[in-house]
Amino acid sequence: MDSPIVINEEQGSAESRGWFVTFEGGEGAGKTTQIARLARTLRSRGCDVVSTREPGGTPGADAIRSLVLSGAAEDLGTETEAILFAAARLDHIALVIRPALERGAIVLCDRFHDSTRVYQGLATGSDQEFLKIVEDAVLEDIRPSLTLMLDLPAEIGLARASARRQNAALPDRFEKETLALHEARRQGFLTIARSEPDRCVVIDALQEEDAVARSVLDAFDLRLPGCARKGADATS
Ligand code: Z5A
Repeated sequence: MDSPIVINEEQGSAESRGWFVTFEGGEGAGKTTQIARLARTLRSRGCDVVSTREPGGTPGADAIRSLVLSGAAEDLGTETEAILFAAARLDHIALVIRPALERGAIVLCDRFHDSTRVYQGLATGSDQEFLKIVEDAVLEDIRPSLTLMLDLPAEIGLARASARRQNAALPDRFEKETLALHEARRQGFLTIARSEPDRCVVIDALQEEDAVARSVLDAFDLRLPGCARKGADATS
């Protein structure tokens, strides 16, 4: 196996070339909004930024996204769904994430492996050992340096997501599920954040949008100071 690309801040600044940042949280937590804002700020600093999302990011992964979000794979069970998300992730890593990190970009990804851990794992009765084997096989050395967990009560996130839809589209396979399950997922993300404090920062997503953006940028600059420096160096 190749040497690690991004495992933690030390390796990121010392020998690897890129930085991998993931955004996680429930529906309507503001991940898409905040990634767009952080990307704008980092680009204004001269950084090379790639914004992407899961499931998706490549034609193959987008095809899997349509399949899974339609609910067509729901009856196959959560472990099969986990494999579908893993297949999408494998393609996404190979075609988008790894090449971007290798050329030195900052990759901002809307959901990644924590979503599988929560949606197909902690909030279900799935075989955790099996999920871990699949995760390790797919990720190899591609691990986020920083994960921003946007946290808010599930009820509020769902209301935001539903207001955004404005009846233009039906709720997807996940949005239709019970409030209790969405709240269990919220707790799942918080459990991961508590167990990996070096990687994860919990952001209060109940704040208004500008305040969330400030919290996101503060966390980014605090946790990845070399990242901003490197972007600035690249322009000089
Ligand atoms: N899934 C899985 O099961 N396993 C996996 O491994 C992966 C995913 C990777 C993908 O859905 C689904 O796939 C997801 C989990 C599952 N479940 N669902 N549903 P998606 O990509 O379509 O949706 P999402 O990831 O849940 O994102 P979202 O619903 O689009 O929400 P968001 O990106 O976090 O929020 P937003 O679009 O930025 O904001 C939502 C609305 O709120 C919008 O109108 C904003 O203008 C507004 N907003 C944003 N911030 C604020 C603040 N601070 N105050 C007020 N209003 C705000």
